Amino acid sequence: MEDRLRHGAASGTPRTAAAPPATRQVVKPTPADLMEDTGTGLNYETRPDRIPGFLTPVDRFFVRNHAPTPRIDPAAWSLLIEGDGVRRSVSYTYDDLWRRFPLVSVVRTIECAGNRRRLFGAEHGCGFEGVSWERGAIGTAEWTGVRLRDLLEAAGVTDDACEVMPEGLDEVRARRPMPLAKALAPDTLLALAMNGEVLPADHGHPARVVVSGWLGAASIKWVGRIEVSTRRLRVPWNTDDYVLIAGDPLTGRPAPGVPITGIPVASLVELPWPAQLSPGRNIVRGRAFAGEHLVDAVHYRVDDGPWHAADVDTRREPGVWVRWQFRWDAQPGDHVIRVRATDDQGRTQPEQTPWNALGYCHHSVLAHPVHVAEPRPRSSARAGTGARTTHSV
Ligand SMILES: Nc1nc2c(c(=O)[nH]1)N[C@H]1C(S)=C(S)[C@@H](COP(=O)(O)O)O[C@H]1N2
Ligand SMILES: [Mo]
Repeated sequence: MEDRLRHGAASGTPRTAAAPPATRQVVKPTPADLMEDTGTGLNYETRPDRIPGFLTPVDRFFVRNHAPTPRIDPAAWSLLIEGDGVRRSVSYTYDDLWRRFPLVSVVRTIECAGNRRRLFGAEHGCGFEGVSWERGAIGTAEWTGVRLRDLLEAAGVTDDACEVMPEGLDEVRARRPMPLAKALAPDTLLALAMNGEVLPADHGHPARVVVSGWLGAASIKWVGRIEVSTRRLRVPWNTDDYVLIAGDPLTGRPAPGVPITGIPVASLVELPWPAQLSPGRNIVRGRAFAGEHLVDAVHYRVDDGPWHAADVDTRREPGVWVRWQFRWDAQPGDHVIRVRATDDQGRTQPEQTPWNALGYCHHSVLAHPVHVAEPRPRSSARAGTGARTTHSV
């Protein structure tokens, strides 16, 4: 609830509306050429045309905070594991985590369940409460830390334990349970580092959970406590928020929602919206992500033309986005590029995403507007600016 109440005023209005700028409550710089400000002072999204490599650099990785980034002194911090699902409570210092457990590094994508909410609203001609994300509430990093499994096993998980709930030390005490099996998965981590750097403050320093293929809200930052429970836990993040509430958008009647876990297949074109391209040969690039599943194929279509297969990276792993690209001989004028990814379960991005009350999990095929300029007069085209790439990073 907090989420919607806090940000409700920003929904449905253009970001450029003459509202006073919100005070920045994050730590890292968020320069406008790398990140877009959603107008909340808490939430910043990655510019899709500013992802130079496979990973999203920390300086432009999206930030989704429900409260100001807390500053936590790792020397004074400890992690408590407790609950009726463990035989004994255990507490680890920061130093314990680094020294007493095997360190693992995994590349994983984190996508906010609200990513593209703004486009979801446009699709249904409605406004949604919640952060008005465009396409950049997704990022991929190499996370280094310890397996949650190793930490839990040291506390002695009981036979009847069923849920594990990490809890954050931020003002809202963000917390969301996951089934024991997901917590014990070999790629569920308590991360201490991101892309080879000690975890930055905005991304959860000193420690955050990374839950592969699930909505970002499962990957709790600034973890201070982990509860292991023999009962199903109900907290605002799996009852009020981060649930799919379907039904009649007109009556908006509250109904129990279904907690979101995995993220549906979707794709991202690495171009601004709308895009401006030079005429002639361009490489159009992007990413596709299928949550816990593999991306099987990516197809694209220009204007009313046929669908074609894009080239998709052979490096594919569940929980990690893939890169794809295609060549396009662009003719001057206004065009629309559509991209449609398919996962290994045979699910394809739909033309429309069924409405849900909180605007989560939008994954429709997007009609990406592209303007291709007239060719330059010969004299100026000669001057060595012939690189007709779509991509400037
Ligand atoms: N403690 C805490 N953890 C949190 C959040 C939060 O507000 N507080 N936001 C969640 C949400 S909704 C998302 S999408 C991800 C975003 O992670 P990032 O800010 O590192 O990109 O963090 C999750 N973990
Ligand atoms: Mo999120």
